[in-house]
Order: sequence, then structure tokens, then C-alpha cells
Amino acid sequence: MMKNLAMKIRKDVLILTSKNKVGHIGSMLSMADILAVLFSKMDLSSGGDRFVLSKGHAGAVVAAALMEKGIIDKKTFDSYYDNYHQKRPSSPFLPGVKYMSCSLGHGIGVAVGLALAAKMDRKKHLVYAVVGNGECNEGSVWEAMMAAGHYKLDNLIIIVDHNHMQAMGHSSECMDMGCLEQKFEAFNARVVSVDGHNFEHLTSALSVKHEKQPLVIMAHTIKGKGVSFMENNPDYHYGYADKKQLKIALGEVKKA
Ligand SMILES: Cc1ncc(C[n+]2csc(CCOP(=O)(O)OP(=O)(O)O)c2C)c(N)n1
Repeated sequence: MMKNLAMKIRKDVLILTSKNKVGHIGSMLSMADILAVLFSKMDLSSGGDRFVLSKGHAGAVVAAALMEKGIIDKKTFDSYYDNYHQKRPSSPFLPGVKYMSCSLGHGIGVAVGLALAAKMDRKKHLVYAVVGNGECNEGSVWEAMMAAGHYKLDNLIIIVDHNHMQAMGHSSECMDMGCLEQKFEAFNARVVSVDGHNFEHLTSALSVKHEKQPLVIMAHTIKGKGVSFMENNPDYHYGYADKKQLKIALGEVKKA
């Protein structure tokens, strides 16, 4: 079921970005499996769990997942890129989504605030945030993690879409951060490392116990996953599929 959901999400964003001639398709394909698992587990009802997308440039993939879960309709999804820059960071457009960051490095800080507020209000909902590995170059990520550890935010779950790439290429060459797991651990997070395209690994990681600590799921992924010529190809950070490529890409995604 989740595999099918992920396939539909990939198909949706390939078509949408191609039609609108907008980039970041590689960033979206790398997190499709994460969202398929996460949105199957999360309470997506109003007043339920909260979601923050810190790597907001991939926001259309969240809209696709919400559409496939029946939360938004196709018309809303199809209009995602209309007035894009006004809409992207706002929550009413995508229910349950509290924040989609345009400027990288702010999502965890927002998620920490939401989790802390939930604790203060004695609310039981959980706060989930997806962050990019390149985004972890930003110091604000670590300031936020310092607070998450200090306040023992065990209602906060952060998933790092660790595709080992960022805007201009491979992270080891752009800005080598070494072992990201150790860095999150140093801020008192419970860290689990998984294959971010393995539905079972992702599902069990979401159930790991993390008393008095935030949980960080380090999801090792492939940028552009599912389309052979997009995988690990920096051209598809800012790129999208043209008409000819779209046909091939959709064929590959359906077959996978
Ligand atoms: C503060 C800031 N600097 C630069 C950018 C431009 N930018 C958009 S996406 C991106 C790379 C992000 O890499 P990563 O977090 O690894 O996400 P990926 O797309 O690889 O999944 C950059 C530098 C931005 N949006 N915000």
C-alpha cells in the first residue's frame, strides 16, 4: 500500500513540476517514500499531529502526499505553483502543515516552538519535521537542536532526508559535515539511522522509544530516487522533466 502511495506521489510531482517548468524534482523524489510512511502514521485530522517541512523547496511533494491521502483536492494540488511565493510558507493552504520554509534552516526552530507549546498546553499531539542534510550547514539548525535537547522534547520527531547531496552537488564536496548522526546525538537526541527508501525501516524507526529526548531519524536516501537519469544527478536539483523526459520518467516510476 505504501509503495503504491509513494509511486503516486512521485508521478504527481513529476507531472506538476514539468507542467509548471519548476525545479527541485530531485529533492522531492528523495523524500516520497518518507512521506508515504509518515502520512500513513501521522494523525492528519484537524487538531492532530503537526508537520513542518524545513526543506520547503520540495513543498509540492507534501501537497501531493496530502492529495493522495484525500486531505486536499486535485484542484488545490494543481494550483500549488500559482502565486507560489506568497503561498509556500503559509499553513491554511495545506491543512496540518504548520510551516514550509523558503529560507533553509528555520523549520526545526519552528517545530521546537510547536513542540514546546504542546508540552506547556499539555496537548498530546506530536510534531514532525523533515529537514535536508545540506540544510544542516545552517547554524540555526543546531541552535534549535540545543533547545530541543534542553527542553527534553520527546514529542518532537525530526526526519533528515539525507540524500548526501545539496544544491550544487555532493555534500562531501560542497560542505563535508562528517557523521551527521553523531552531531545530532551530541545535542542529546535519540538518533536512528535507516534506509530512507525502505518502508519497514522507516515504519519501525517512527516507533523507537525516546523518553525525554527528541527523536531524529537519519533517512539515507537517493536524490531523484525512482528515475534513473535523475538519481544522484545534480542537474535535477534546479531541474524538472521536459516533455520527452516526463514520458520516460513516468514509465520508470510505474514499473518500479
Ligand atoms: C538560507 C538559504 N540558503 C540557500 C538557499 C537556496 N537553496 C535552496 S535548496 C538548497 C539546497 C538544500 O540542500 P538539502 O537541504 O540537502 O536539500 P535537498 O534538496 O538536497 O534535498 C539551497 C542551497 C535557501 N533556500 N535558503
